[in-house]
Amino acid sequence: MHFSIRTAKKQFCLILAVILFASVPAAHVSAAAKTPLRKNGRLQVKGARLVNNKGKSVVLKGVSTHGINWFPEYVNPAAFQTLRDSWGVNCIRLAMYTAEYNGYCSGGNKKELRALIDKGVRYATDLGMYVIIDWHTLSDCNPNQYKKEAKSFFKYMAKKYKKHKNVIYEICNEPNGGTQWKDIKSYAKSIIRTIRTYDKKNIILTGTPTWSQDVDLAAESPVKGYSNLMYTFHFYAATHGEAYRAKVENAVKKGLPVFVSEFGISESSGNGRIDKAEANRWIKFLNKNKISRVCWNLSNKDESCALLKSSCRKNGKFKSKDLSPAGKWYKKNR
Ligand code: IDC
Repeated sequence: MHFSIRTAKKQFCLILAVILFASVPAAHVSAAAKTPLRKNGRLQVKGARLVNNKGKSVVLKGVSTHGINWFPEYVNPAAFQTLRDSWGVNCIRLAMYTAEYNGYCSGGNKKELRALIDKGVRYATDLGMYVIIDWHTLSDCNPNQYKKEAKSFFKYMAKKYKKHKNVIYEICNEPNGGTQWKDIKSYAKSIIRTIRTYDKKNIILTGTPTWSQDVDLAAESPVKGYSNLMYTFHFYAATHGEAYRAKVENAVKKGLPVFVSEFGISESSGNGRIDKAEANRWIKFLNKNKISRVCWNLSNKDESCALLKSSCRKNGKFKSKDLSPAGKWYKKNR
């Protein structure tokens, strides 16, 4: 009697295990085993290159949200999974405007915005994707304008995410309005110090003068004393061409780790024509130099840099017919 109950129990467990195993979709299992994060682990900077936990070059190919204060609906797991599985995207940038309408420092709900970032980080982490927390300065030309807010924001984020191997901090999107590199550098040092008090390792990206284009100026005088720092360069293919590639190439030759945390294939206004031929030249150049890139933006806003058609009402599971010309191009050419 005793024996047969044990046998029955064993059999029951076996059947349960088979049922449980069979109910996990196979595609999900294999995708999880090969996530970008599983493959590469925590990223580091070696010389001018972004490398994985084994010291091998890594190129992040990402998509940026639009301002999460305006388009929060795209911060969802289905959207990120579609980008990962059908576009081959391995990085999501969570763009949080600081000074624009309803930005973090201009009337937006700070708690809600932080919660949205937390959600975005969680979805990206569950999918094994890298995720950039972007302090999206723009009309607040000089990042020092909201330095106090930036410090407390990054203190919260760094404390929370120091153990995450997939989090990247972007401390200012695009300084402009004549802001000098020395002012950005002093801001950067201060925010980096705050982040490094808690998070010793994750990658930190800093903007450069003139809408993050003057990487040459950063290359002349990079921030010293910290590891895993990178400098951002932004371009819009219908506005910026060869002369800008030369600028980036020189900075990289000088040893500056450059990260293209935002680009579009439209004009720099975010609208107007798109230039696929120039965009292809950029991708070739970025591939040659193993430079990571993140495309602006995941929304259906009626502007030519948006990756979805303005008629698209979906927040995830995008199909080809949902994509704008820019979206179709990036899905194919990233
Ligand atoms: C643009 C958006 C547009 C929005 C505007 C706000 O595409 O919908 O109204 O910002 O001022 C950048 C900025 C990025 C811009 C983008 C296109 O980082 O915020 O987005 N751009 O103009 N730098 C160069 C171009």
